Amino acid sequence: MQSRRTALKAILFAGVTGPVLVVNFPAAAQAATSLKEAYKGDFLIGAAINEAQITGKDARGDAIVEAQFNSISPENALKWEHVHPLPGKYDFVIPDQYVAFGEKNGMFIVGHTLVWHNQVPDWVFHDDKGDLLARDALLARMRDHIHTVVGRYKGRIQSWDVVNEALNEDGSLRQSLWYKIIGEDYIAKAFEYAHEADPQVQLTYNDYSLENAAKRNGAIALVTKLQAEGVPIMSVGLQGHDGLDWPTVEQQDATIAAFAKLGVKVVISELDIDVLPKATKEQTADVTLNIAQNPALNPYPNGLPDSVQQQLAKRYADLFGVFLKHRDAVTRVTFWGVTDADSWRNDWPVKGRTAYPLLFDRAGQPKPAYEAVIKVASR
Ligand code: 9MR
Repeated sequence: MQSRRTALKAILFAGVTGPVLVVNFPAAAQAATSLKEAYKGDFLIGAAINEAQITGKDARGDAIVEAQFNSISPENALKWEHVHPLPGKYDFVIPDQYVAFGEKNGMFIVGHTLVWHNQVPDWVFHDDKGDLLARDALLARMRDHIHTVVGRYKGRIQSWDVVNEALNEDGSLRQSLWYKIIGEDYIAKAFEYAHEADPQVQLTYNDYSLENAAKRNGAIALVTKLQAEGVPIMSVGLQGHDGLDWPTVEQQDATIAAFAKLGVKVVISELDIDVLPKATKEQTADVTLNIAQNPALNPYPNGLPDSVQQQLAKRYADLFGVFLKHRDAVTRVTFWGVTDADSWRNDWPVKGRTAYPLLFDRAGQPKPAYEAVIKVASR
């Protein structure tokens, strides 16, 4: 924002001192500002980065991340199966590079995620004989994992998604193995262990579709209960795997307001907007879905028609309008990927589609949606 105003002032001033050059602002100059600059003072702007970006193989992606974002999330690198693949065996090669990348660029570094029912190896829940562990044994494993991973990056990772996707669509607790073996206090325990490991770090409960009333109410009940028990939960992550017509602006607004009222911060943690035909009836981000490919489900294999680009741009603008309205509660908006080519949406819930959910196209160029998001900030 600042840089746009400064640029504008410079042009006006030039008009006073010399012959006025009526500059027809080229696209590149309009995009001279960045997402992070545009929203400075409002909230952080983040991107989830993949292994190629973490390791520097994707130099083009890295350049976009460095220019545009002031926060990073690890798309997969810190999930249990990657960082702790076998009992007693931790692998920090990629996570160390992830954190170093963020530090080199002075970014707000997010950890994702400690306790989830996906991307967690089977051995975690079983003993040597293959039987399910008892509560205390699983709690001990969870504590070891959290202390080892959070402890390693103490003071370097600023925020952890402690528990991910613990709720069903009706707002009840998901019957995961965490829940079945430990009981419902597995969530409180995970937060306590994370807080012990790094008392300064921001701790988040992260989930999708909390904009739907039933699930949102479940999350509100969960957060309220944790707060009553003195559990150190500081923020709620609304993943934001959105569509062109879901959630409505009203749902988004009401959801952020509801969590803000509880006194927790709100993070938009995994934002992307799907423009492809819906392959499921329900609004979900359940990663286990795999629906058969068919051409009707993949209508834009060679590029997005301008009319849809414009729809996407308007949709992004509408949602950012809501985020800005709640700038006191919203501390960060993170996109789930850098360019459309990176997005998990290309392979979910149907494999091999051509998806367009982000602000940068497959060539790394800003889309009309990028300009629209920047424009909202210059209100
Ligand atoms: O984007 C991630 C994708 O590369 C992985 O294959 C997938 C597997 O579980 O997880 C994706 O990220 C998910 C995130 O960790 C939690 N919320 C839903 C995200 C999209 O599935």
